[in-house]
Amino acid sequence: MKPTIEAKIVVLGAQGAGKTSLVLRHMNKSQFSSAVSPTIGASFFTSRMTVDVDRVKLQLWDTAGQERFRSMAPMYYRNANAALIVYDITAADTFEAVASWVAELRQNVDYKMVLCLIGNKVDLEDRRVVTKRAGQEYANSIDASFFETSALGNICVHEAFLQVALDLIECERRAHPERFVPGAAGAGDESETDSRRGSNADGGALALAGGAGRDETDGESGESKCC
Ligand SMILES: Nc1nc2c(ncn2[C@@H]2O[C@H](COP(=O)(O)OP(=O)(O)O)[C@@H](O)[C@H]2O)c(=O)[nH]1
Ligand SMILES: [Mg+2]
Repeated sequence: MKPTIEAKIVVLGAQGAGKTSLVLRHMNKSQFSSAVSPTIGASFFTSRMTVDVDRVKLQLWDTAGQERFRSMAPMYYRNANAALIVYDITAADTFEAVASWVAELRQNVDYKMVLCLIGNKVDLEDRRVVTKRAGQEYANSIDASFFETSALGNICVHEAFLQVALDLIECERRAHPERFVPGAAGAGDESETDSRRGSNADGGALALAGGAGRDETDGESGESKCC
């Protein structure tokens, strides 16, 4: 039996950085939705990827960046295995906000999380105010992978999610080497995403993963509202 990794990933960052657009781009690579309304609370999505021989099921939690929802953040990153922290390369304040998200994770999470720092909107190169070097150096300092992406231009979005999957597999491999048998039967070397918004069934699983102990979705839409 191939090892299957199931992981909860939270997407954090300032409002307007492009978190929802990145998640939607990853879930539906061929489209960019410009009509994304500011997220209320959080939504979740289930993304299935095959990375070499390993099957990975990612539960993506797209949080809202608004300050008024910030106090809700712990319920989203509780029991999360990875965090994607997103900023906008054209808005310095969104990059400055990254440090506070990292501090918040450090204060509230007592195990090592896979971290990925994302500088989004590289299609707006002429409006860039955060250098690639600054992003890379900060990512290095927090032991995170680093990508500059464009949800609009579909640049490096899938690569970032793939790296998170690879890092999660590596963590699992270190923790449970016996589960990873060399040469195990597997899929092709292409990664693939079979994605859909959360159903009731997935919502139940996510509620367990998040420790909330109940189905936090409203089924059809997969929205998880603040309560
Ligand atoms: N130019 C450009 N605009 C983007 C990109 N990603 C998101 N946006 C826009 O930035 C705004 C905020 O995006 P959204 O995904 O709602 O950000 P969130 O608040 O972090 O979830 C929206 O108007 C998006 O259309 C990108 O890569 N490039
Ligand atoms: Mg959003």
